[in-house]
Amino acid sequence: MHTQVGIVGAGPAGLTLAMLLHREGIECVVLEARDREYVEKRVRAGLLEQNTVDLLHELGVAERLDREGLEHNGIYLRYNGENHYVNMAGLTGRHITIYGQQEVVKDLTQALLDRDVPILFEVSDVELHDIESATPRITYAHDGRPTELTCDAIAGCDGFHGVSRPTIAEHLTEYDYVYGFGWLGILAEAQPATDELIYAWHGNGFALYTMRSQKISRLYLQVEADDDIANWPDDRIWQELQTRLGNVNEGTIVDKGITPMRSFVAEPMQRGRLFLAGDSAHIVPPTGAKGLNLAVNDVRLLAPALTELIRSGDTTRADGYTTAALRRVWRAQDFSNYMTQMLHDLGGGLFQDRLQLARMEYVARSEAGARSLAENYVGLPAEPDF
Ligand code: RFL
Ligand code: PHB
Repeated sequence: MHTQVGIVGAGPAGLTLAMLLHREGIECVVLEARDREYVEKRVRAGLLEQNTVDLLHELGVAERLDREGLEHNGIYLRYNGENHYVNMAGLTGRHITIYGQQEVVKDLTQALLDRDVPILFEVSDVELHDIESATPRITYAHDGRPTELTCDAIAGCDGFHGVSRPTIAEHLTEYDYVYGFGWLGILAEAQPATDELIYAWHGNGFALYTMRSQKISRLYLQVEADDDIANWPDDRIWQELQTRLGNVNEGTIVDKGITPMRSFVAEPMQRGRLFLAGDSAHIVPPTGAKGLNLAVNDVRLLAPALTELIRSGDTTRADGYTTAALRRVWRAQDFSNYMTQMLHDLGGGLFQDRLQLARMEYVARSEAGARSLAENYVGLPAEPDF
């Protein structure tokens, strides 16, 4: 079998890349380790930057997003028991939209299958070969049959635990920082008691009030990094959310889990004909809501680079991919780290508490302070990357 671009991973990065390439008339095959139902049910991120929403529109996959997505104008920073509004739309003219990652994944998957772009679910034993040649290969098993796919290029969109990055590990520099805490996240059948997201600083630790619809709330609590979900019966979760957030509507919890917090970047994002995109190359703590948006930005840059490489053999854009993508990756790393350090209990005692309060007051009281946070949060405009 041969295809122009072999895409490993059917997450937001892989699926968006497949749509972008299909639009350019470039052939691709998407290989996914999990089954379709699992991928479409995995509860993860929910906040889309304006750039991401715009791209989904351009790709013609935003019909349900337009109907069901919740457009937001800003966020509340909560400290000392009071909410302080940061008017992002007023400060930047740009919006953010709440629409679950798995809904984006469902919409993209359906659009690709409607266009006869192959997505092979439940592949196993994926290995990448000859990536420094002009005909890299992917070997894998599907339906119990070993298969070889030769390609013009391979996109490693297989997330943090995939096979793409380890294949070129010896050529990469890795920057890694693990935080001493995690997020316990729940999805609950409860009407959100707030119009905008609330990022709450509290003596017991950080909490976030977000949502998926008028009927479904999504809430997070800072917990110990190695905490066990068994330590958190529903009653304890609600009690802690009420303490940290003030006023929370309770309901049946339909999903809960603990995610560790990490900042990670692998450089460069290319070796030969293998290109990394999304979580396979970088991870951010979710406080800045950047993970999904960075994945989409990577492939927005990668698609024209691969198109040029395949159509004309011109490698200029492909060679520039790492530099272009990393500019935004490191901006997002810094912003995600800044939000994380400002809002979480870092174990630094009273002096640190006062510094965090001073930072939040600066955002709440200074337009310059608020504008800088807002510009980063809604996402810098997509243009100046290349
Ligand atoms: P994904 O979504 O991880 O998709 C990678 C896909 O590759 C598949 N795969 C393989 N396929 C074939 N062969 C292999 N050997 C493979 N190995 C893996 C996987 O099954 C999967 O389908 O990466 P992508 O596309 O780069 O997208 C990135 C985003 O998913 C990610 O940045 C965010 O979801 C991060 N993240 C969050 N970000 C936020 O902004 N807010 C959040 O609340 C938030 N919550 C989360 C998260 C990430 C989590 N993970 C990764 C543990 C919660 C969780 C639990
Ligand atoms: C979410 O809605 O899941 C969400 C929103 C903002 C974040 C993280 C997660 O910073």
